[in-house]
Amino acid sequence: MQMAAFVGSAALGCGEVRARAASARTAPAAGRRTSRRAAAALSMVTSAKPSRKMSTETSPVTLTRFIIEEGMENADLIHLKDMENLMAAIALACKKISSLVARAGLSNLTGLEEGGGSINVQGEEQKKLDVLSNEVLKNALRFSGKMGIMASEEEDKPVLVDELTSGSYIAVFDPLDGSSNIDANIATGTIFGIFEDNAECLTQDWEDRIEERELQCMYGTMQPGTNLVASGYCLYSSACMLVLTFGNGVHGFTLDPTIGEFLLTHYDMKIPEDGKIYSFNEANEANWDPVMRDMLSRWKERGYSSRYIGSMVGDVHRTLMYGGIFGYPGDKKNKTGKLRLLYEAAPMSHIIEQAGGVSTTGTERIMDLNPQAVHQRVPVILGSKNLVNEVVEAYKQAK
Ligand code: FDP
Repeated sequence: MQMAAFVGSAALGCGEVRARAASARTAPAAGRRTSRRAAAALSMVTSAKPSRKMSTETSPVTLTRFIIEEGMENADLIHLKDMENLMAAIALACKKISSLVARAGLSNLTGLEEGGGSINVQGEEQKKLDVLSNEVLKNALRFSGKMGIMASEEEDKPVLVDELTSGSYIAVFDPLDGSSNIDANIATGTIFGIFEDNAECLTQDWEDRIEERELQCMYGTMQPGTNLVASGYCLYSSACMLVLTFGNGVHGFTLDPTIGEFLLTHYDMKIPEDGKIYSFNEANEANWDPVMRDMLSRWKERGYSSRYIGSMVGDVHRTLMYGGIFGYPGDKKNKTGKLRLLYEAAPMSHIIEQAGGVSTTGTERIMDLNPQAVHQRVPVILGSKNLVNEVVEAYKQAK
């Protein structure tokens, strides 16, 4: 019976099927037989053209399929073609890092690199997994064939990709953010941003002026967030999730460990305009400026909840999903806070803005900041539009 209805309706044009189905919905006098046929026809219309926005068991939207289809739908986003290779490289690195993190306790990968002797350029002790994740991500990007320069939290200077494998994009990344949590199996993540080429660095004939070239390339990485063509993070938690933007909305992909693929699970993510969760390291409150201290007491008076993992990717992801406000403001000891502009603040601001939220230092939009140094730190306050705008307003009033 069902088959007959399907075949019968397949012969109709879409408009006719819709019209018949609509008349079946609106005409109570119509016989039972007609309504059933019309309903079957309507379901055929929807099922014959499955939405690519949804992952299903039978037609999962993989990351690669999503990028190809986005490219076809948005001819103006010309960089999307290159993103296929680049995102495949990043996805591979995320899968590898996710597996290293999950098995760290089993494979002697917890603890500090060199037993504590390895310090990065920012004076932080590197964990074994910081170093390993950096290598994994660098190698994956290098062999994407699309990379010209890479700047990592774990490297002193931006790294040039050797000519054999090089392309023209610039990647900035923190390979394992929140790694102080790693030995306790708490959520961590990878954050990345992609800029387009720095023509001056790549096209000039530098001959043996290598140092000069390095300097020029270093400047190439120092672009404001508004120049980012893609940003994202990978969350290593109860599930491994890749959340990204190509400047055209935010989309989330969950790693299906049974097939080893990132599948689209969160299409066009939007951050709630309001929220009741604040996420700050309150232990620093005494050193905050009066504006931030006042904001904190307002949130407490309103009965908001406090949630702070101390792992930026986890805290920002929760803020994106549930709404609220996350931040690491400057304080008396560290005037510019703790988070790095290029590979933490800017890519996360790109994501939050693309999801409809706001990201600021309190007085300036983070996406507009022109980096003065590769490892520059900035105060960060981001999240739900109404909550963050209230902070911005408070800073304006305090002037
Ligand atoms: P971590 O030092 O563990 O790598 O910038 C790094 C970061 O974690 C962020 O992920 C996190 O939001 C912040 O530092 C936590 O800093 P506090 O411990 O000072 O709160």
